[in-house]
Parts: sequence; structure tokens; C-alpha cells
Amino acid sequence: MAERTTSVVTDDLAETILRGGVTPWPDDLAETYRAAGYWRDRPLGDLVWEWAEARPHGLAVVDGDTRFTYRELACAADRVAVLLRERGLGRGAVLLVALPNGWELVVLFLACLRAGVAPVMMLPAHRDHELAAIGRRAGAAAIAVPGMFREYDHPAMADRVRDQVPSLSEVLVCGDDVGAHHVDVRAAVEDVSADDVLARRAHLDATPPAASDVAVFLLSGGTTGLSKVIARTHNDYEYNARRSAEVCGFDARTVYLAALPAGHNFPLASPGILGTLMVGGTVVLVPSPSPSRVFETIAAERVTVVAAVPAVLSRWVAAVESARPDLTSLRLVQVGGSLFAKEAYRRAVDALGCRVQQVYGMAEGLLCYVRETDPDDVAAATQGRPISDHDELRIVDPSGVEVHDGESGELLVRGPYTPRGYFQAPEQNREAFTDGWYRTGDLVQRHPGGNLVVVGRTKDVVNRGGEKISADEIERLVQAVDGVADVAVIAVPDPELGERACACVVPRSGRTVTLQDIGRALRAAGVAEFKIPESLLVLREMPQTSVGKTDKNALSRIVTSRTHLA
Ligand code: J2J
Repeated sequence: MAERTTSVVTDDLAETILRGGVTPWPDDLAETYRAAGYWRDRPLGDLVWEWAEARPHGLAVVDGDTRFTYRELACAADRVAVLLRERGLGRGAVLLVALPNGWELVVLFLACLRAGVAPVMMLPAHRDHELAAIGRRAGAAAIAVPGMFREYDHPAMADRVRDQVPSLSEVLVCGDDVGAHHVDVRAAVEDVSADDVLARRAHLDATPPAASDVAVFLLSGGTTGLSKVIARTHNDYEYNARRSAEVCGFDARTVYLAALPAGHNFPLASPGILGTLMVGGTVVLVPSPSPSRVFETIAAERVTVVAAVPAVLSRWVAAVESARPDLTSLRLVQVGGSLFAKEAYRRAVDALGCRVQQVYGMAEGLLCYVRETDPDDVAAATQGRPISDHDELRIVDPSGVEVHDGESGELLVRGPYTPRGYFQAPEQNREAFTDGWYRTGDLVQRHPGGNLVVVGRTKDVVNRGGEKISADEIERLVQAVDGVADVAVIAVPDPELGERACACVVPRSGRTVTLQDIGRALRAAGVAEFKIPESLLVLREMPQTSVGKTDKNALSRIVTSRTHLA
């Protein structure tokens, strides 16, 4: 096998990524999780050929006219895994993955698992600002982007990101007309010569990652500054997907439609793409959740399960009436990521004619699903219960004391697939974790049957149709806009998306600041479009609490009392 001997990942960096930045579970709990059969001590990449041998001709992945059987998928994943190795990306290397939903994303994800490379699941909507900051934080050695996508030149952006991230040297492109200085992923997959399959497989099997290594990095919605990075190990992420598939009744007949961006934990592994492949089902991918595309694909591929955030599901429900799609194959629609009202639940069940399952989850771990056996009123009014007998939950008041059943409080959690800290973030970890308990920042109540009801949150984020925006991150960016003296970013209710970001700005004396000024400045800084504030409240002074902090409740009251904002 022709492999480059030089590595773009220094041993020190690999060591940090493999062990240093990750807070391990305590030994006694790790033993408990192993003894209970949750952690199987097998790297996820091992599963790829296990699936291929169990169902070589079974249909694994569908993306438009492109189809992969399980055997073809394993061959393609190995070919790309070897390509990664040839580019110096091996165990412990980090790859930023900012791809739209498509077969390349699945192949590259599995290739990373085979090669021991940890993908950081970014979104195609992310831009220079997010990619460079996360790339630096995670010590990324490479980035994978599409070619031109939605009229945006992603390879050119990737070159700029490479210039800003000292550890980053390789740009992988999944598209047409790939430049000579970029790595062409599609071409590598086309070059699957049969004779090499065994040699490649043997080579990759001989150098597997450890099950306690980082399998994948997910982004946190974040409360302070930029998104934090969540390291998920092979052990915990395998359990996350396997147990989710079990709870949601996935099997070889499941045809799962990935319509939400697959960089999110929900479509990736709750049970999502990974959970479907684990049970021999078929994953169908669409690059956008638009009703027409989704309906067409459900009918054409006889899709049985699809996941949505409430904002997307509402669009589908509204479109059903006029589009009259053939949804007869649908067995289950999962909905989660932000609040989903009881009334919306009822409308969805009526319009779609299948089971609607609420899901409350987080990239930090804990996953709750409403069960099929739950009565209808529970399915309508709750967000489900945890998947593991070893998920430990505490619901506490602001002083940390557990509340009585039925009262609301902040949810703290720990368990076999909820990591003990963010990656390389000791400062944030002191705030977000207490004795290994992750502070979710969500206010919940326990329903009499044991399910959780999400009633609010304590964290300072805007939940824009399931995409989490850190108020603090946007405040720092707006603070730097010319003419701004002070700023606070708050969530304002929105009928379509649940919430949108509103910038509340005190201009410098004699200056004016407009929404356009803010948009222009943030776009110039390379900020993802979905994070840019969509309304503006101009104030003479910032309301303050008695302890001199910005009073965001007062700001919310001012905003809701006005019918018209800029
Ligand atoms: C209210 N708020 C919810 C719900 C998440 C499955 C499903 C969702 C996510 C996700 C995920 C909610 N009702 N049903 O990763 O695997 C809010 C909470 C939570 C935060 C996590 C999955 N479901 N939320 O949304 O990491 O505030 O994960 O803490 O993006 O979304 O966001 P995220």
C-alpha cells in the first residue's frame, strides 16, 4: 500500500486529541457500563464490514440516483480511509466536515471511523468564523467541503480557513472540478478496484483506533462564546445509536430519510443514519428539508421514518393539504430540538396519518424518546424519557436542591453516553459540569409516568428552529460593529421558527446603528447567516438588574410590547 510516511499530525497533537482534552468517565462507572453491555470496547469502524458481510447486497445509502449496497459502502469507506491515511491523516487526526446531506458525507464519516480520524460535525451553513474557531479549538488537520453549493464557493472558503488555522493543511472537496491543490474525494471513490479491497481492509483492520478514542466531535449549542466541542468516544456513541435504534423499533425494513443537516446528533445517531445502518436499514439523504423534496423522496423511496425539528415539521404539515403527497409508507415522524406544542402535535398526527414521536436530546449526550406504549396524551404533552437504565437525572432548584416531583427545575444529567466535560475547555467545564453532572440549562418537570416535560431554559441561547445561537457569541461580534456602545442579544418569539435573534443596541452618542450595518459587519466577519440578528431594538440606555447586569427580561418585555422593530 502506497502510504505517505510523513504525518500532518504531530505526535503531541494526536496525544492531546486521543487523551488529553477528554475528561474520562471514572473507572468504576466505566466498568459498570461495560458489565451492563453498554460499552462493547469495539471501534465503530469495525462495524462497517460486519454490516457488509451480513447484508452485502442490501441497500444501504440512497442519494438521488446514487445507490450503495452495504458492500459497496464498506469498499467506498475503506477507499476514502486509505486516501485520508495517504494524506497523513491517521489515528488522532481531526477533520472538519462541513458537507451537505449526500452520500459523500456518509462515506467520509465511515472512512473517518475506519481510519481513526475524528470528524468534527460542522454544518454547510457555517462560514469562515465558525470553521476557523472550531478548527483551532479542535486542532483540525483537514477540512472537507462541497464544491459550489447554494451559489457559494466552499473550496475558496476552505482555503481561507486553512490560512487561519495553523494545524490545518489539507482541503478535501466533495464536488466537481476539484482544483489541483485540493483532495478529490469523489474521484477516490470511483477508483474502487476490486483487487485492492482485501489489501485495504487488512491494512485498516491492522491499525484500528481504540474504543475509548474520540470517534466524533459534535458541536454544542453553547452558552458562552463560541460553540464548545463535544468529544464522543467509539464506546459511548455506538451505544447511543444502538440503544436509540432499539427504543425506536428500527430494523432492516427501516428506510430512514435524513432531511435535517446530518452534522446534528439527531439525524446522525438518534437513531438517525448510524442507528439505521446498524440494523441493516436504508438511509436516504436529501440536501434540504423543503416539503416538495421531502414528499417526493418519501413516495419514491418508500421512506418509513423521518426526523424533523418543529419548524420544519410545521412546514410539512402546512404543505400536506395542497401537495397531497403519498405518505403511505411513513411509520414514524420524530420531532425534537425545540419546543413542540400539544396542538402542533395533534395537527401533525392528523395531517401525516402516522405516529409522531417527540424527542428531547442534546449533542452532550442524554436522549429521551416518547415510547410507542405511552398513551396518546403523554405522547402529546411530554418529550419522552431516557434511553438507558443508567442515565442519572436530577432536577434542581437554583440552589442545587432537588425539587419535588411535578415541580420544575434545571436538569442535571450523567450516564453512559453523556461525556464528563467539553473538549479542552477547563474553564467552561467548571460552569457546565458539577461532579461529572452535565448542567443542561433546560428547565424540566417530571411527568407522573416518568417522562420529562421541557418548560423553559436558564441558558442564554436563541433556539432558531432547532439551531442554537449563543447570545454571548453574537454580542461579542455586534459589540465590535462601528457605532455600537452596548449590545444584548435576546430571543424573540416567532410563529415560524419558534425564536429569532433580536439585537438590542445602545449606539455611541451621535451615531446611528441599523440592522443592515450589523448584518453587513457580521457577514464580513464570516458569520453563518442563521446567526445574524433579524431584528433590532435601539435604546438610549441598557436596562440593568439590581446587581448591575443587563436585564434581559426587561428587554424581552420592551420588545414584546412593541409591534414593530427595525
Ligand atoms: C424542547 N427543547 C429541546 C425538545 C432539544 C435529538 C433531538 C434533539 C437534539 C438537539 C439532539 C428539545 N423540546 N424536544 O441532539 O440527538 C433543546 C434543549 C437541549 C438543546 C440541545 C438529538 N430537544 N431541545 O436539539 O445539542 O434546550 O440537540 O438542551 O442541538 O435543545 O440542542 P442540540
